[in-house]
Amino acid sequence: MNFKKYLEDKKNIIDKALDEYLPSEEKSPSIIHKAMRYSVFAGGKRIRPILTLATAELFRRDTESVIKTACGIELIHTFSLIHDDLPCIDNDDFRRGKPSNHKVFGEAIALLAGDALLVSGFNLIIENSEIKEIKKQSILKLIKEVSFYIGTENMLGGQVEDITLNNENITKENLINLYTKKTAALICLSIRAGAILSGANKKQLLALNKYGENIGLAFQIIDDILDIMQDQRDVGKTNYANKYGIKESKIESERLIKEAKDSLKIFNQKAQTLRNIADYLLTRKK
Ligand code: GRG
Repeated sequence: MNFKKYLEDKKNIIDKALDEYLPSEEKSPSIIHKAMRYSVFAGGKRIRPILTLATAELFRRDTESVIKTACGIELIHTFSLIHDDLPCIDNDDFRRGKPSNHKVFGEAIALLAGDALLVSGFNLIIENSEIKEIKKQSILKLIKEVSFYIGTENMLGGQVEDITLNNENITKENLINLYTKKTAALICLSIRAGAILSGANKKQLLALNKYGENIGLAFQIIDDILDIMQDQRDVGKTNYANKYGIKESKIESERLIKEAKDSLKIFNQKAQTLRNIADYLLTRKK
């Protein structure tokens, strides 16, 4: 199957599942369900849940067996974007070219919609235990991992550094450390989730972790490049692309993608989809 079609097919499956899992807009209290759905269906690429499905496929698990976890991770991602845009954090009026959640629903509802998506994300992952071939033990391990990867040592901690680090004196090490936590952690978790639910062994998990960290870092550097090239806006704070320039940022993201693909050697040809996803990240335009 051609890879573009693969991405489209998976995205459609994820969109349909999310629509099924989320409460309808009419369900009371309607405003919160509207706000949750507004951001979940605002045009995200679904890269994290696609990574969960693709990793599970590497272990010959079908989409059905991990779809709830994949969608749970997408809800957690959406929660982080809503909170990130709030006036007290990044104060962004737009997300994916559309008014951000708080611009449409107000700050209080946006905050609560984020909270509700976080809770719903965990709930979906727990519900994944209802699938016959999934070991209950792997769900417990996964819940612990989710808490760790989005907690103060990872995504949340990265966001804290994003707010508190002094822009002018920020070093390359600071930036890479911040990106590893703020962005790469959730991407890495998406891959680990597919592997854990599929019963991956330690060696396989280690290789996939390396792949996840490297594509996660590359993802954020590419995001910085797109911020400058497409929006042509002053992003207001130091990022990799405005500190080291577009050329060096491209070279670094290509190096990271190569390293990510190299870490998949133990899987031979079976990991071709994950290699294709890594390459796609380099060419993405949004
Ligand atoms: C975990 C309690 C807790 C808090 C979270 C707000 C916050 C703390 C973290 C925000 C982290 C953040 C916004 C990182 C940016 C990551 C990033 C590059 C997002 C864009 O991802 P895409 O391009 O988005 O995959 P789409 O639009 O495709 O869904």
